[in-house]
Amino acid sequence: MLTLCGFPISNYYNKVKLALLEKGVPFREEVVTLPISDEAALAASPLGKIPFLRLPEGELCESQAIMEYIEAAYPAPPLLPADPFAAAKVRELITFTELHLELVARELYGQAFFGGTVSDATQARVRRQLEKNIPAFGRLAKFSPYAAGEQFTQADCAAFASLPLVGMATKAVLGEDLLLAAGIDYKPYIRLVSERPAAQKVLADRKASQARPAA
Ligand SMILES: N[C@@H](CCC(=O)N[C@@H](CS)C(=O)NCC(=O)O)C(=O)O
Repeated sequence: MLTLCGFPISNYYNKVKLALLEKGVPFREEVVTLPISDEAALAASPLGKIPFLRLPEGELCESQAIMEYIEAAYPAPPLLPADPFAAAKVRELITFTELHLELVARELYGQAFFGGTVSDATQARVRRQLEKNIPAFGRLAKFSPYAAGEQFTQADCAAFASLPLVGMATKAVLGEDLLLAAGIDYKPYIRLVSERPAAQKVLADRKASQARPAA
């Protein structure tokens, strides 16, 4: 059986968990908290990031590599279109979501979610980058009704996990939700995905994990 390692507040963990649940893949969860310092976990995830997967064959980190493995090992139901170009468009959208939006907004999380502060210079740089990247994302994303079109795909696992963080972090630190400010009305889309049983399980587990007192 697969073991998904990490914790259910992480967006990248929840992206993979949503895919596993959507596909009905049997898996167990192993709580691995940050920072990762033990050698066995670093062997599995050399940059000390979560999620990572334990498999009979070995361990695997990087959420998109994990998604590709899951798709290949458990093809039904598919979370990528069969058509190669359409599948590449899904992967393209995931890159825009994670590399060009989430990873940029991540620089704000220390202040937005963890009581830290982010310098004015960093705030200005993040704002500049997002004001360029968000409209670019908007040119690709379809929300019709799913992120890449009519079918629920891996792009929705990524968008569902990451877009709310981009919105919340920019609102908290920069004073406005830059997704909404750019005319990307992602909230009805998040509500739509939230109705799916797999997404409800992800949200319930995240809530339970947030409510649990730190050990
Ligand atoms: N590119 C990685 C990003 C994973 C990631 O950044 N995970 C965060 C938690 S949401 C983490 O482990 N942060 C700890 C660190 O960067 O040291 C992936 O897709 O798996």
